[in-house]
Amino acid sequence: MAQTAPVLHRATDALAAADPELAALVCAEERLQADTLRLIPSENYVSAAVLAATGSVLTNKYSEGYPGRRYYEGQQNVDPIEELARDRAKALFGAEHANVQPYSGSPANLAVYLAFAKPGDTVLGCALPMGGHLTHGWDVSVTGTWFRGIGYGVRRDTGRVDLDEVRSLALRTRPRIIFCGGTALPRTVDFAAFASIAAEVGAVLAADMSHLAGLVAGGVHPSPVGHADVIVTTTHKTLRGPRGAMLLSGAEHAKRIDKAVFPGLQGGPHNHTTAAIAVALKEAAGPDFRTYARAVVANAARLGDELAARGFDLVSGGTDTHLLLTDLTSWGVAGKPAAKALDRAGIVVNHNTVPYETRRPFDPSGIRIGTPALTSRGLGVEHMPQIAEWITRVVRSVAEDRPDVEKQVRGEVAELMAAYPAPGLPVG
Ligand code: DSN
Repeated sequence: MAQTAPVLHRATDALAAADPELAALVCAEERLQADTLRLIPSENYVSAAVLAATGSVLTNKYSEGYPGRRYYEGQQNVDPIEELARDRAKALFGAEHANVQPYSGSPANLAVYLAFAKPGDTVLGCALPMGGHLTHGWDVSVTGTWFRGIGYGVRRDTGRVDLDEVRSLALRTRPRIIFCGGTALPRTVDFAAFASIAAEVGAVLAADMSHLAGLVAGGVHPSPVGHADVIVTTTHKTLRGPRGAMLLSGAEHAKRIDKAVFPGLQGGPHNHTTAAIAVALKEAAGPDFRTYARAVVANAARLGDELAARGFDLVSGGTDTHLLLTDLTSWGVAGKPAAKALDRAGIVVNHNTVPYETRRPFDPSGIRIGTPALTSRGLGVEHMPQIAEWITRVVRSVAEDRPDVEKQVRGEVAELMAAYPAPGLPVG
C-alpha cells in the first residue's frame, strides 16, 4: 500500500502543538506498531488513505437517518459518501442490501436481534469458550440475558464445529436465530450446512463473518451470501478498514435491518468511519487485495506447520484461514504468562480459551495467533519458520524461567520489522 506520510505528519504536528502529552502517546503507539510483530488475528494495518478518511472533517457532521432521509441539513457530501460505501459493499460481496452505519461488531449483532427476535427468544450460537463471540448469546452479554442463549461447540476429536450437535440442538430448542462464525475458529465456516439446518427449523441464519470478510472478499473463503439471511461483519479485521461494521442482506430484509440500526439502536452515524469504510472497500475490490488474502492464508498455514513441527498443539490440527489457536498445556505454560512474555519480546498475541478449557477465562490455556497484520507488511511464507522459532524460544523460556531470552528475541524482531515498513505509519 502507498505511504502518504504528509497527511499523517500534518495531523501529528497539530496534535503535538495542542496536546503534547497525548501526541507523545500516539507517537509511542506508532513506534510500537512499527517495531513489533503483531499477531492478533483481529488486528491489521490500514492504509494511509483509510487513516486520512478516519481523521477527516467528516467527524464534525451529524447525519441521523439514511441518504435522502436525514434529520439534519447539510448532507450534500455525506449522502454521496454513504451511498458510495453502501454500493461498494454490495458490489464487493454481491449482496442486495448493505447498512454501513453500525458502530462496531457488537452493535451490529445487537441490530440482528432487534430486527429478527423478541426478548426471551432462543438464539443458538457457538459458545464463547469454543471459539464463538460474546454477542452470539453468551450469558455475560446482554444477548444471553435478554435472550435464551444456547451454545454449540467443536468436536473434541477434530476441533471443528460439530454440525451434528448444531442440528440436534436446533431441532430440540427451535431457535429464532442461529449464528455461525466466531472469533477463534481456525477452520472454514460451512455456511451452506448452517443454512440447511436453519431452514429445517425455520430459524433466521446470521453469519458473523467479521474475522473472514477480507478472506471472502479476496476469494479464499466461501461467501455466506446466498446462504445467510443476514451477514454481520466488522470492517477492521482481515478487511483492513477502520473500526466499524456493516450488515448485508437480501432486499427483503432491508427495511427491518435499517430500522433496527437507526432509530432502533443508534443515533448519528460516524461519517468519518463511513468514508473510511468506502475507501477500504475500494481497496478490497482491487486485484492486489486478492493477492493479499491468498498470502494471509498461506502464511497462516505455513506458520501452523512450523509451530506443529516444534511441538505446538494446534486446535483442529491447523488452519484454513488467517488464525491459529494453540493449547500450551503440554509446555507446562498457561496462555497468559506466555502472551505476556511474547509481548515483552515484541511479538503481540492474545491469551485465549481453548475448546474444553480447564482453566479460567482470564487465565486460559491457549494463545491465538493470526497473520493479517504481518502480511500487510509484506512478510511471506519464507519468514514463518523464523517466527515459529521465536515463539518457541519465548514459550520455552517461560517454562525454563529464562527472561533473558525475551530481550534477545525483541532485538531480532525489531530488526526484521524495520525492513518491512507498516502501511499507514510514518517511515523511519
Ligand atoms: N474482539 C474481537 C476479536 O479479537 O476477535 C472480536 O470481537
